[in-house]
Amino acid sequence: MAASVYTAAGEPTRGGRALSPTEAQWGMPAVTALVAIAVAALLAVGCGSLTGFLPSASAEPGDITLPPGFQISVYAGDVPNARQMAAGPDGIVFVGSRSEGKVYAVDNRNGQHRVHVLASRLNQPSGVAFRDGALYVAAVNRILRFRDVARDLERPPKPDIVSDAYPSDAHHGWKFIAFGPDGRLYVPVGAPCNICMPPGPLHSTITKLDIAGGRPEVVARGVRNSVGFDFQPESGELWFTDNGRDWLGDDQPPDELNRLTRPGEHFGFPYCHGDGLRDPEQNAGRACTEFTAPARLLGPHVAALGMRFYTGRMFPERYRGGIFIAEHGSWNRSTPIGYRVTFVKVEGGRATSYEPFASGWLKGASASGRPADVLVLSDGSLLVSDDKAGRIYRITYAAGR
Ligand SMILES: [Ca+2]
Repeated sequence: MAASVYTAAGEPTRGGRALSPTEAQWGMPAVTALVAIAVAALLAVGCGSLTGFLPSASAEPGDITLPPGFQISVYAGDVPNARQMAAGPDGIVFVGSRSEGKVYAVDNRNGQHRVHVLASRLNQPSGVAFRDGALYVAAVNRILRFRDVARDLERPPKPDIVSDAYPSDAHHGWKFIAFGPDGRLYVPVGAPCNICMPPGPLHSTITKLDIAGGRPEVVARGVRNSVGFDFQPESGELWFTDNGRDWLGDDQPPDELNRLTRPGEHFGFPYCHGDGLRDPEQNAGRACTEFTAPARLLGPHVAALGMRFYTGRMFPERYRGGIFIAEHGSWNRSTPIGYRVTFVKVEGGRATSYEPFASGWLKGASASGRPADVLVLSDGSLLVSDDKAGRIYRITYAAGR
């Protein structure tokens, strides 16, 4: 663990931020210390509840329901507004945020736990991707690159701008990004509205970008607001979630899981939603059969965000090759839904199930957390970011438990 330094004001700091009294005393971030106490208590009493140890506004791991054999624990409790995650060198996870304006590195190497702020005061820097030692961050109109980012997490490099060719709209301007099997960086651009005709050529699309200096190229059209996608491991096909429009009632339209099978395919927005639902305001006389229907209809207003194919070996056979989806949860519905992680089984290129996997963040009308992304670690465990509680959870599996 790195030595603490002192600011001119005399406050102990680490990585540029003040240490709390707990942190100074325990030599670790305050929430981590609390988790360590709670875990010690758990081991002592052998039960599954952390009640009384963690801040009451957050979900306790014991509140989260999972299929038999799965366990959940707090991986990092001190990541305010945590959104997309990207695996870095083993033991490091990079995390973006929205309103917080920060990008983090969670460093769990060598038995330590540190959260570094790599950048702050960025414009909704929710999207992060890691390749060849560099961290890429999507901050609305700009794609930034932090070269050799893990060399010294205490003194991160200044970023360079890979592209500033994206629209600057704040509405649906935050992003999820990832490298495709073709080496291009995939960058979605949401509709800058609830429902409208795309005002520019890049709105309501998913693009790909040559980071060596290309212009954004549109690969999918008619996408309202995708903030989660992944590439099917065998086929390389792009699958993505899309958030349905608001103000059409509690039960429509559905959110969508989509599959891109050819470049330039149109997924319906703003003319049609889900499977054949004409938009009452923006249909413009178009037949919904003109557009690509979803691979799977998801719940209405669940706010399906980050999604990943399960490529690990830790979880049982039925999960392998399927998709985990972080459902951030509804706001435009009289009875809230979502606030959970769901699983979609994929067989022969078809999405054949849609089921809850981890739930319990929603209790009645009150939510203790909002899943924003999921990430498969190299050991096969699954991370879940929660931007409401500012946490990352880790889900593991052990047969017979
Ligand atoms: Ca659609």
